[in-house]
Amino acid sequence: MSDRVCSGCGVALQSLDPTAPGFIPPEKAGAALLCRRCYRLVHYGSFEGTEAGADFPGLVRAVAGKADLALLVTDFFDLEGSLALDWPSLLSRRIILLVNKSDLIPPRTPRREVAAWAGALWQRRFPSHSLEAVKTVSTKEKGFGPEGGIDFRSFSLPPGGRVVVAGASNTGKSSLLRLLLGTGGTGKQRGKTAVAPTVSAYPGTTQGVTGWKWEKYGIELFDTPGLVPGTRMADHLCPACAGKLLPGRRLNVKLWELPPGGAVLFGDLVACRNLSSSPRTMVFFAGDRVTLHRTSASKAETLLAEAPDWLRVTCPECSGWSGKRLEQVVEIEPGQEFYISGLGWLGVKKEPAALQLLVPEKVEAGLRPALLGGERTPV
Ligand SMILES: Nc1nc2c(ncn2[C@@H]2O[C@H](COP(=O)(O)OP(=O)(O)OP(=O)(O)O)[C@@H](O)[C@H]2O)c(=O)[nH]1
Ligand SMILES: [Mg+2]
Ligand SMILES: [Zn+2]
Ligand SMILES: [Zn+2]
Repeated sequence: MSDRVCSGCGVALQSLDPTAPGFIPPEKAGAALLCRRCYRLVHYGSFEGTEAGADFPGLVRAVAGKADLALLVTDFFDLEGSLALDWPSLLSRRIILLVNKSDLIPPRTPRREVAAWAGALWQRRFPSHSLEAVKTVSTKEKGFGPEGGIDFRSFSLPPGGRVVVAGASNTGKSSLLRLLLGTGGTGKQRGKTAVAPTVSAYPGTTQGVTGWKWEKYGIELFDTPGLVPGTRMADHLCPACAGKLLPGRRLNVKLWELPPGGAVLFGDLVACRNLSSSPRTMVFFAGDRVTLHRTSASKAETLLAEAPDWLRVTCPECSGWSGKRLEQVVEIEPGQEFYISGLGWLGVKKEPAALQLLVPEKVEAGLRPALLGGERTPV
């Protein structure tokens, strides 16, 4: 890694082309270690898109290849999307699975249960690669769950050992680096006093690799760019819309009785309609900035007749993609959920239901065992 790397996002710094990635004004280039994009993100919260083209999977593979241990950061809100890439082959290392954003887990669900659920999903997807550990963490609350933190001493890392932090975009890798470095790290990069890794609600914040010495354990931690599985709702939206799908402080949870033919809309993205012949008690989960909207049977009928236009995304940058929706008809039982990767999920209480779902194409969606304890966990 060259010295001329933005310590916030890892992009190679340059002072020649203000429109190209990694620009730093020439007068700042001597002292500052932050590219202009990170500077604006950190100070004004404004996001400038970056050009695609860098081979992020190749970059992660290369860093992991030289590492002794990998921390795979996943997002509690979208575990399927977090595990939609072939992580065992990308990392080819001992892996600790971290379920981040556990502050969003409703208080009545033990975090341990979510860790076990994530471990079971991993096993279903990657049966031949076992994990070193699964832990819940909340970088927001600045702490690990009841499974405890990571004691790097127990992994017999060699002196100067290397630990790579990897994961899908927006799962909280850079936030985790901040948490770890804040509790024993020096915050030094290549001998210079550096700022912390840049964090933002927009996917694609980290653009390259940054290395951080962690003197407490005598090891080096590496932040890496988030990979884009292409199966999550956010992967098909512009960065501003993608950021809005993330729950900030809490989940948006609605417990509703849906009459026969009645529908619930997740923003202007997904529709769910009750095809059963009697009302069904259902629970809906989304981010706190996604509107959950309930419509009667007659209104839903009219809306559906106009499909797919009625679910058109209002953002002009995203609307080209959003018209195409696939219909799924499912029979769902208590103890199961229907998830829409990166957008949320829904479940039934008391009795099974037949549902019609309209989900944008390319977004992974389907039935799963309930993450939040199904019947046992009232919300
Ligand atoms: N609720 C909650 N949000 C979190 C937590 N950790 C991170 N976030 C939010 O998740 C978003 C992404 O955080 P980052 O640390 O930038 O994620 P990243 O994985 O480094 O993202 P990329 O670099 O784009 O791949 C930000 O809006 C964070 O505030 C957490 O523990 N709880
Ligand atoms: Mg990052
Ligand atoms: Zn930067
Ligand atoms: Zn948009």
